Amino acid sequence: MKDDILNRLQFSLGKDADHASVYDWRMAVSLTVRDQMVDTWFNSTKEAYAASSKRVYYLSMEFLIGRLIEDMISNLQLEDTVRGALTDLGQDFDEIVHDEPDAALGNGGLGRLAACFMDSLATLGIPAFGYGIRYEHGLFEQSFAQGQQVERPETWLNQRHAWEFERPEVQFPICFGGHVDHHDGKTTWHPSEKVLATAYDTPVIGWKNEWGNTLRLWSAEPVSQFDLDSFNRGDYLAAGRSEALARTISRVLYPDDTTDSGKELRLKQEYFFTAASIQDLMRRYLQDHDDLRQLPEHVAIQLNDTHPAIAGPELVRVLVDEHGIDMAEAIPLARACLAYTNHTLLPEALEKWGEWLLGRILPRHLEIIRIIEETQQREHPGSPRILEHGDVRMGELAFIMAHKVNGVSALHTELVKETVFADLHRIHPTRIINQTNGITPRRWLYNCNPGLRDLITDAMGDGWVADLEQLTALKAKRDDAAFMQAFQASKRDNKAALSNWIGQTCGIALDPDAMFDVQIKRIHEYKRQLMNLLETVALWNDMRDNPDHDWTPRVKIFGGKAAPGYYMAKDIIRLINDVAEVINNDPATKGRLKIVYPPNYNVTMAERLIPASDLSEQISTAGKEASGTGNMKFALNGALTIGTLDGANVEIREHVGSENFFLFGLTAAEVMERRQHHGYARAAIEASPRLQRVLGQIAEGRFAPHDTGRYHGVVGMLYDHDYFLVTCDFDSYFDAQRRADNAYQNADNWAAMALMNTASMGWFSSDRTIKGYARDIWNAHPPRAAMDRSA
Ligand code: 73E
Repeated sequence: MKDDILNRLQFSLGKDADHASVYDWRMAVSLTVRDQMVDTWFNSTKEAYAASSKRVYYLSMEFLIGRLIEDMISNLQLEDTVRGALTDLGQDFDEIVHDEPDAALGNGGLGRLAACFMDSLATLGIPAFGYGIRYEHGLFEQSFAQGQQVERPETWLNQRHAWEFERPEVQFPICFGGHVDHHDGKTTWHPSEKVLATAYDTPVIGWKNEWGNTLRLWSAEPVSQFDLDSFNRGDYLAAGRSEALARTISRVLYPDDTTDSGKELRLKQEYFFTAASIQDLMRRYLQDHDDLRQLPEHVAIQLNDTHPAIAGPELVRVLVDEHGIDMAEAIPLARACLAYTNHTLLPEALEKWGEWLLGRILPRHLEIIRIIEETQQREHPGSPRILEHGDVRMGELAFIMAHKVNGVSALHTELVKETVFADLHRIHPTRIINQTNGITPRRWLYNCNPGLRDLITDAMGDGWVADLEQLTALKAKRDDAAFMQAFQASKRDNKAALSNWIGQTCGIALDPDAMFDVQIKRIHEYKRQLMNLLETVALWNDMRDNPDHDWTPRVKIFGGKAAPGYYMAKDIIRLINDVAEVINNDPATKGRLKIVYPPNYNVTMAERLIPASDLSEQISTAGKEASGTGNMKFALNGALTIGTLDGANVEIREHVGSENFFLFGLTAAEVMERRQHHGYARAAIEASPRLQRVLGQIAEGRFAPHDTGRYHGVVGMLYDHDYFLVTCDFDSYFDAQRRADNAYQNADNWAAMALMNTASMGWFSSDRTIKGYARDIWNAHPPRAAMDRSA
């Protein structure tokens, strides 16, 4: 390993050890590790071909993979080797690992789920490709200026990406615009614009299993590099114009989470990566099959939300226009390959495209969508329509073109059946199924929490890493005093390390014995960071009123970005920072209450915060968070949840036991009911003196003394509509927080509750989720299991 690293340093980086920077060392290490994956990767491809396996294609606009070096090293079992080699070379392993920038090619849960699924698909040995976009700029970088969010472009590709292989030979033309000709029963699309999709492959190797899949991300390039005629004429700008236009398509990730931005470029991005992926999988299929009617036996295409929903009409187009299959046969054939995951019920997220826009960019697809619509209406008269009020509704399109539609938690799936797709569900009663989300235990325990990982492994071996339900054996340890002490110590160590980091990065000193209460996720009204903040102010008031009470010391930690155009969310960020400024400088609550909000929350920061958390804030308005996956990461790492009956919280609570979970708030049914009452927010505020006081303080400028009107909009919103029922759940939330305070006072009992969380979270492994998809949706199997069976 040492020699390999030095060779890479010399021959790939052109540096000698005396002059190498951290970057050089990191690249040398990464390339060396990457070399070790290649055989495994090739062999897996060969095995999948030999077994003629069905392949899974996971189409996603987002893959929030974060940093890869630790995953790669640990899945290959190279930790000791790499560490040892670097020590011998006089280098610091941790410094090198931390040098890798996060690949932030996603907004939040949806993109992170796709990344966890890639890890589980490889670990289960299921032949699979992840298909997405190689954005030049991932999610923007966040900083705060006077408490306000400032966005700057993210630049992960300013440095070479160590893990990818460019595939200049894997390139497909992607067409847009123009018109369609129908001649002698033959249809021809004459596009007006063309770009090239070039593949970049990142191998994804499973845990200890020598199986490798591929994450294939597409980059947009111009068909011809530049226009020499224009250049020779001296028109230098025109010479590069078409190049710039083409590259725009993969330039930047849209920064909206659970919202539909509805922009033309977004539609082009969606079609761009979907069409490239379908050409690629068709080429692979046709290499060793000739009967397209067998396609569903070999190809399973999973649509990660509606973003790739154009895959339905695109696959039909390819089958009909390029391979001469009848439309009537092509539609069910495509459907048998396609499945769709719904991730949200929020109306602002349901994608719609104006018919005129879609028709201008994808004229043939609009024709095909009309035919799909007619077919559906003929077979199921009165079916909900894809085309309505001049819009193409992508949810309906995805549903109608999928053989299975899944929700992402038990509650969410029921709500999908009862609300957005109620009418389609009546027509197709077996199509909607549930697959509760999961998280990969490799990243979210093994790699991010070495203290706890070692403790568990010492107690029971490392079988749990690929079979997380083994953690139930830890339940027996709650009476083992030595174990429990070590369990507590590992949390304490993580909190001390986090305190150091926060001291260095935010300049705020924390007490590692205080309760670390953490809410990290996108800033959104439905996630109710505002309610958390109001509770913090109420607690501060109570502490000041009763200074002699035995208060449980708290550190409130926030992390998350707001979409750049979401003004209410940005006001909430500013309010958190303004309140922090006042409370953190108040001598009356010193040592008892602190608020920290480190900027630029990302996957790597989550890996730091989650292992150091005591309390996990999962406080969305019931019925709004489809699943959540952060909730699972916290519980797995031994944090207790304070939460509503929303998304996967419901199932987490069932698994960990209601006595190990701080429940509060209205249920989804009660939320819907409460909204019917006129003036529910005002009534709730009037009934809560504590809340009234807090709102009064904010309204009168207590936290913005030089700009007292700053938060009138926020307070006015709570009085006048409060769509997410912050006011209605406030008192119940405050009470639950005090129950948490009391519980934390008994450290042994708290640790026992925390252990019950870790020990009960095995079911939430994304390995379990992927097995569910493979069984209920894809009918896909690991070829090695088949070989093992025949052996
Ligand atoms: O509850 C989460 C869920 O855990 C949900 O909000 C999120 O998906 C996670 C994984 O299932 C989600 N993201 C989006 N919709 N739901 C979304 C919508 C549009 C653009 C980007 C993301």
